[in-house]
Amino acid sequence: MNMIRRTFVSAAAVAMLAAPLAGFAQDIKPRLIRFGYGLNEQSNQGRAAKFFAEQVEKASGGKMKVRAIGAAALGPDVQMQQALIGGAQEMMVGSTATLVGITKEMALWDTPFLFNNAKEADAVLDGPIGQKVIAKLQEKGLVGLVYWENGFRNLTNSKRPVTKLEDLNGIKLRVMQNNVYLDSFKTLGANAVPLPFSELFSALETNTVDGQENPYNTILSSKFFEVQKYLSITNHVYSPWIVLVSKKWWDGLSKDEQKVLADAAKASRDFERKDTRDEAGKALADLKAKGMQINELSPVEAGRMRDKLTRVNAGIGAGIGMELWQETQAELARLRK
Ligand code: KDG
Repeated sequence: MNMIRRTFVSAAAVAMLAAPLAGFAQDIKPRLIRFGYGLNEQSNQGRAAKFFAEQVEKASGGKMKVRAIGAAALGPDVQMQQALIGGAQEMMVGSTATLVGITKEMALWDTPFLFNNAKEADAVLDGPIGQKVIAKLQEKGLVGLVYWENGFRNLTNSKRPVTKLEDLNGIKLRVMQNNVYLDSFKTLGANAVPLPFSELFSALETNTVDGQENPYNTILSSKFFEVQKYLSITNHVYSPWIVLVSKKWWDGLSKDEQKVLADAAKASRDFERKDTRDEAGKALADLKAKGMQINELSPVEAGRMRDKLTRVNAGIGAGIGMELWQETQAELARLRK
């Protein structure tokens, strides 16, 4: 009798423990989630990936475990995107710019000078327009959860300070694998060279390219100051990152599991934006202390760059659809009232 009673009691105990986690896979082993990203662990992207992993493990009672894998160990953005679509990898965070080949509407976020500040960026990205663009991913096998902040992008190079447009002439400038970035910097007179982020440091170090453009945070965390002398402040575009899930894998999750990931993603977004903005505030001083020669374009030269770059806007509008383009311009006008 004792044996039967003991077995009954222990089964009941297990059932009680399992009850709150009823919506989770009842296997003894936790559900493992590979979350790939391109920057290093010490970067703002790496810190936010770690935060996301902690949130998921806590909310699922250890039933879901995220392995955050950085430094493009699972491949560059475009390779990870394909792995998610095929179901060979569960999650990633990467640039919206490298997604344009899969979802053309993502090119909206490449528009030079689209946002004047982070407040506008948050409002549009987290509002109806940002969510409409994210929804387009589903038909391509991806689920977008939230946008993180990469930040406003600035120019670095090893040749000379960029104080006027003409200084860009002939500079071999690495850009993301994205036609708007390619067209933008060709329009400005640079020799634009598309490369994955994972190849960028060595391309700068070997002078395969002379320069690149990224937010201060990335210039600092990827140690570009070691191979770049000049930093010219342009803030020429606000660059988002996006947290992605393989739709093949997502559709196999319970509603509870999907909620854990969606809630953790939202919490990680708020953490990442604050962390990134706090770091960006200090990064410029750090880069100066590391020996970079920093200059800001004069309002006249910044105006010339803005005027020249807006030439690419017509192509962006045509590419993403004029309805989405006009809706975005109207929303920005409303926010600026
Ligand atoms: O995985 C790297 C990407 O997140 C990319 O967005 C970083 O801004 C970047 C760049 O210049 O490639």
